[in-house]
Amino acid sequence: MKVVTEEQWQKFNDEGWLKLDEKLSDEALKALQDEIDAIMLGRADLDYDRIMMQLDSSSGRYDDIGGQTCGHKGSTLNYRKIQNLEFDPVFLAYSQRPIFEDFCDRVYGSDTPITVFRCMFMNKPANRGTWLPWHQDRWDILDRDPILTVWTALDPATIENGCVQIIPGSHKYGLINPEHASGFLTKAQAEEFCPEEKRVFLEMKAGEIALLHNHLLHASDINRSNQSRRAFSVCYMDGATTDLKNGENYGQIFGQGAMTVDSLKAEKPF
Ligand SMILES: O=C(O)CCC(=O)C(=O)O
Repeated sequence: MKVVTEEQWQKFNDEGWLKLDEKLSDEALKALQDEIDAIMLGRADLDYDRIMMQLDSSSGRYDDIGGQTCGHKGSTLNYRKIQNLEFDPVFLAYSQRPIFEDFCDRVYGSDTPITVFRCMFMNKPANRGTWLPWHQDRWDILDRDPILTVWTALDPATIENGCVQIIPGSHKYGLINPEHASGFLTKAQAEEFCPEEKRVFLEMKAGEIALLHNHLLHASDINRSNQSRRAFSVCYMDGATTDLKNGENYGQIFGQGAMTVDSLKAEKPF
């Protein structure tokens, strides 16, 4: 089933973002919520040595967040970011949903093999979280910029608990700070390109999904509530994308030769 109409694709092209009409089933949402909590608590059936796990800062300042290194760092729900979730059976199965393949066909062309760069959990624990400054999702270690990120709310995302904020249409500005390795704006650039009157808050219900153009300017605030703000996002990219540091390509996610994880458990509800 194609859940995105021509009109909606037009909106994605014009504004650089789109919230889907489709929402995950309660069962699918619970499977993702349970898996990420199990990973944080150290109870998941996966190879933790392959998983990047970063603890949140207690100060809320971006400069104070923990290191981005592989391995479990204690049984707590206060992780900020967890990456390499393509090595987890549940998140891999979710990332391989046929509907996401359709989106990639639309954005990259149906003959383009697709790899993933960040299968990532981003968390704003209750009454914590860290201000994520304005940036575009591009990385100078890649030989080309990816275009599509699919962002899934695992909890309600609200202004109070640090939902993503965007500047609609800003994907058309081009790369604003090519000097920064991962697309972060300087303070002066953020003031110029992200004035308050242009900001839109992506408030979402748990299980809702948004498509984000990678060059769309976005940021997210700390969590000022008792409700955690968990989210899972996947950056889908052209399979020919090469890591300039080591000359390697990333794992293919769809079609023949797509990634698998040995420890596939019961049938996933995706
Ligand atoms: O989930 C969020 O708050 C946004 C995450 C994000 O923009 C990023 O990690 O690049």
